[in-house]
Amino acid sequence: MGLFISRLMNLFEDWSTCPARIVMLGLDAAGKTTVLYKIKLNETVTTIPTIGFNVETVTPVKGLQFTVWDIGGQTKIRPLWKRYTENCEGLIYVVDSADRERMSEAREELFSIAESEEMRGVPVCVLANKQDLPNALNSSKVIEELHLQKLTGRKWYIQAACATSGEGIFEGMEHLATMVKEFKHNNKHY
Ligand SMILES: Nc1nc2c(ncn2[C@@H]2O[C@H](COP(=O)(O)OP(=O)(O)O)[C@@H](O)[C@H]2O)c(=O)[nH]1
Ligand SMILES: [Mg+2]
Repeated sequence: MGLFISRLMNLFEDWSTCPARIVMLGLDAAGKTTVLYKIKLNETVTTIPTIGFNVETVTPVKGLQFTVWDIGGQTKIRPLWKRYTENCEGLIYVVDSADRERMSEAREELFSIAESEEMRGVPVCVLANKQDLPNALNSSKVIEELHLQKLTGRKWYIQAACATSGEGIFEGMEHLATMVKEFKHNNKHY
């Protein structure tokens, strides 16, 4: 794990010249909090209790902020998400690859958020998580189930991952970093 942390530190250092706000979403139990703890380095995870939903944040290095909450159901609280999605520059979408029954729900939620006005063009990194589980769908199956080919007007990338062991997390972050930098370069709105 020491090597993992130092690789992550190097990657995040690289980000310090390029401040970014990243939102990490997915259905409950997809593995978001586990991913957050893997990337938090020395920072503590802060939970901001909000009416209707809990938001977790972590700032692994100055300028880089991850904001996390569970997506799914409750259309009433959606307007509250806006303050976090409005100026975000990258989306990490975590999927439980073994939860075949909720793939369509995961897909609907992904499209509803990704296609919202304030998320236009924002790059998406899908983490096909829980690859260690015997019945997990592989990345190409997850692409199919989530209809990722229909996620147009932006860059997206899928990364097979196992958040509990950390496998794939660094690679996912690396691809996200590349896409976010490109997005920011093309949208000099900051
Ligand atoms: N087998 C396995 N379990 C995982 C993995 N990632 C997360 N989990 C477990 O899935 C459950 C939900 O994870 P959590 O991070 O709380 O999900 P969240 O609701 O999206 O924040 C926990 O029991 C985790 O330990 C993984 O890659 N493999
Ligand atoms: Mg959680």
